[in-house]
Amino acid sequence: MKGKVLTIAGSDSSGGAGIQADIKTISSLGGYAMSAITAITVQDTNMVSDVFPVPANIVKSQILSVLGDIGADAIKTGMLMSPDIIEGISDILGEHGTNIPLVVDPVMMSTSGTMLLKARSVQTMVKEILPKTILLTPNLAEASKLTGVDLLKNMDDMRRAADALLKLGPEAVLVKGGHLNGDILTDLLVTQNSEKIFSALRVPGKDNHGTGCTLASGIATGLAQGLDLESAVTRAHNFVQKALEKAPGFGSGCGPLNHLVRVD
Ligand code: PXL
Repeated sequence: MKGKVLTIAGSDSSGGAGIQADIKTISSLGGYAMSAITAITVQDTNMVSDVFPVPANIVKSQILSVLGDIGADAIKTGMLMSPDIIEGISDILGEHGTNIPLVVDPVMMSTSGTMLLKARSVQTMVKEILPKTILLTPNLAEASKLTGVDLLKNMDDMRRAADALLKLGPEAVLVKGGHLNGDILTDLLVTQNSEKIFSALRVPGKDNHGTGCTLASGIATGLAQGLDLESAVTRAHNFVQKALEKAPGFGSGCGPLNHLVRVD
């Protein structure tokens, strides 16, 4: 076992996304997973039917507790729920986390369309979290919300959004193009002085619940294990692709990936 990863995210009772996807991914890639749960969602593969937020002080003390004892080599955030939770996390990162790589998946809405982040949280996330972020991993809708750039339709739009996002403080941005039409999916990784494109064939079928969580926690695991950013993204990208191809077909809706696949 190599690399201690703390995920700060919501619980998905269906096991496909959120904390559950993160813990499976980190473990499958050989890391040690710890969690701070921000909210309990009630959901199956079709819908999120309820959300119970965890009080901000409890989120904060989960993080302090594990960092104070075990420590972390990387931190990943997912569903952050509300401004008070975000502020609590930001305080801790200011004190403890300055040298722990932070991967931020700016989760805003579930695949089924339920809001997972209260609207007024977006500004708090931009102000408090993005300047402390190594890698931000928005999908197209999230990139658009964070930048105010209208709907993103092609690679040029993605590039423009990525540049705008870099100005908000993260060291690198991975804009995920999976929601564009077409058989080839393209993700764009940019830093201040580099750009790399990750392409993959679209895996047909409906079972892609939790791909964003899986990708971000896979990248965090790579960073925790000492991979450089590009290698960590490459391995996590391959992992998601294989996990999609081997999806077990569970549930009547948008089903989970197979987190037990192996990658090099
Ligand atoms: O995939 C986004 C996501 C993140 N976190 C939790 C979720 C979901 C989607 O359903 O439930 C807890």
